[in-house]
Amino acid sequence: MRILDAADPELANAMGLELGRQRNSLELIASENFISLAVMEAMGSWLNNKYSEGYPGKRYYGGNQFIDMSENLAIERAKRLFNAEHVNVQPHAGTQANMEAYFATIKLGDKILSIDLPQGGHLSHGSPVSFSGQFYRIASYSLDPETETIDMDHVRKRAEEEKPQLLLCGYSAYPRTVDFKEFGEIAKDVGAIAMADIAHIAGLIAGGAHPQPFPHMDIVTTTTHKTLRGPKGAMIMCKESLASAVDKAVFPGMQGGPFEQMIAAKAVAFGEALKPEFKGYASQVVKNAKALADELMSLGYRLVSGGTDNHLMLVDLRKKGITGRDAERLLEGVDISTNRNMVPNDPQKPWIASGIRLGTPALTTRGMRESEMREIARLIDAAIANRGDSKKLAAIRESVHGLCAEFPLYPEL
Ligand code: DSN
Repeated sequence: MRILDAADPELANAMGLELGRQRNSLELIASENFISLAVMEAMGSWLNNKYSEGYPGKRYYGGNQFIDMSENLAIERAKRLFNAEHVNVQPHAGTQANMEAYFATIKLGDKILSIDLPQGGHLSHGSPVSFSGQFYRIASYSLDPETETIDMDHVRKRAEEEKPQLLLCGYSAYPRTVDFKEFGEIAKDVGAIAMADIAHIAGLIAGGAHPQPFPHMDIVTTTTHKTLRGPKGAMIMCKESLASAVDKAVFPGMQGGPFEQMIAAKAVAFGEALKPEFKGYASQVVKNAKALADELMSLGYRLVSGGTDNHLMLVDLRKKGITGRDAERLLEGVDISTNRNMVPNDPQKPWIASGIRLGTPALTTRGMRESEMREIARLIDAAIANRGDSKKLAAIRESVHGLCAEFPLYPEL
């Protein structure tokens, strides 16, 4: 920051304020995390300067011999983490990776069977406001209305009825374990491509805290910055038989020059995830989520599906008389960072929503454990219960800052 302080004080000021916000708030957004300084260094490097259209050993520009070394490291490490036969580390973001995966495997107008956004899916899985809902025909499976979990008999029935060309599993707000084996068998039985979007749980999979999608899936996409704790970006993994189609869909199909500084940062993050300590991290994320969920339920909160098996939970706030939007704003006011989220069959529109989504990847990176999670549940409850009392809210904010100070973030910066 010292160089930027002098070169562009205005921008450096905004960045400094954001660092302060991250240090002094409790980050519970399930898709966020804190990257290591090594990942950060690779991202902010001279690798940014190079054009490298193509793939290692086959580039359309000269001077890529060292860039090839870096991209190959990312590919080889990702293969080891996920037992993947082929990996493309060039997708810029999760939605692009999904678009490229569809382009590689199905034709425009083909049918995708996936879960709806309000039930825990993602915009790029078929929402009418996304390219996915406009370029493809979309059919959906839904959560079981009683258990609020995915019932594989229902998925099989829907797959047999709809006969999709692609069956998609993968969620942005589903707190339970995904049965990749059963999804893979259903896809095979109806002649569909089996695809998983593991963006949320990639780090849990890499750390052994969730089952692997391969060999059950044909193609798997993920972002690299959520539980996997890498730079903002994505990748596509697939069976060897799809390798050439995937590579062509990414470049030249959908993208031009790869972001080699981000690919290097992916390599660093994958190297970190291959270390034994990462297993401890992944299992602690899950233990922390369970502790937070249990304490919230004991305080009278209803959790969708009655709890969590992974890093996130969906809190249905209707019983507490506050909407998701208002709870998100209230908690932001005491420096607890969350996001509003629809719950299954939500009567509210997405902008308001009846719930909030909470996740533990970022606070686990900060070193927090189960006792801090229980304390945070009590702070959330106290804020919601005392939402009209500015004195009490100020005291809660002080407690949040006290907790943050015990777990310093980026003390080296
Ligand atoms: N924004 C991501 C999330 O919060 O889950 C999904 O794209």
